[in-house]
Amino acid sequence: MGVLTAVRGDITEQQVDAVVNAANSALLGGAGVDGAIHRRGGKSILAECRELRATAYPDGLPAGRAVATAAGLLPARWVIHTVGPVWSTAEDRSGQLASCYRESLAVARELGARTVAFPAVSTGAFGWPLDDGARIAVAAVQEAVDKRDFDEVRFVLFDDRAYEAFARRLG
Ligand code: AR6
Repeated sequence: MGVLTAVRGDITEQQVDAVVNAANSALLGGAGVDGAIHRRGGKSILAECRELRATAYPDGLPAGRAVATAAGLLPARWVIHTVGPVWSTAEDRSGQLASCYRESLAVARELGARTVAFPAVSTGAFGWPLDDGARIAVAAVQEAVDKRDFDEVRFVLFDDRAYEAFARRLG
């Protein structure tokens, strides 16, 4: 059984098998985590994403799904791109957010990744309230880690507020 950890830091610097990208369905980069991963990881990640768009996902990757590329110049071996839901007060999209974590870990498992780092998906540009995002993330990952064979699943939080929200949930 693997351990769940939370650290303050930058997702692009993690020495793990796979880092998860908080992407959008176009898979062609953006700001936040997505921007940092493409900037630090180099052009090969974008080239692979374009290939995925042209072949497997012509209409884009739907929210809640995940797909992997190699990690280019990053210390990790793979980037698992997942698309979080945009926060909505009109509709409960928490199932999609939980699915991002579950699907990313399913992809990690297929790749043979034993250490995986996640950002706080959807809690930046996509507007998900941090405490609720942390609750959903920890519950979804805990369940997957109990069932599967990971050495470590690490939440990497960019600032104190996010770190504290996750650390509280991990108890
Ligand atoms: N390492 C770890 N966490 C980070 C980093 C980093 N380098 N940079 C930001 N964060 P966001 P989303 C935190 O906006 O809400 C993009 O444009 C940030 O403080 O990256 O899922 C995509 O292309 C926040 O807590 O992802 C999409 O269009 C968390 O990571 C859209 O934004 C997630 O913030 C996705 O929005």
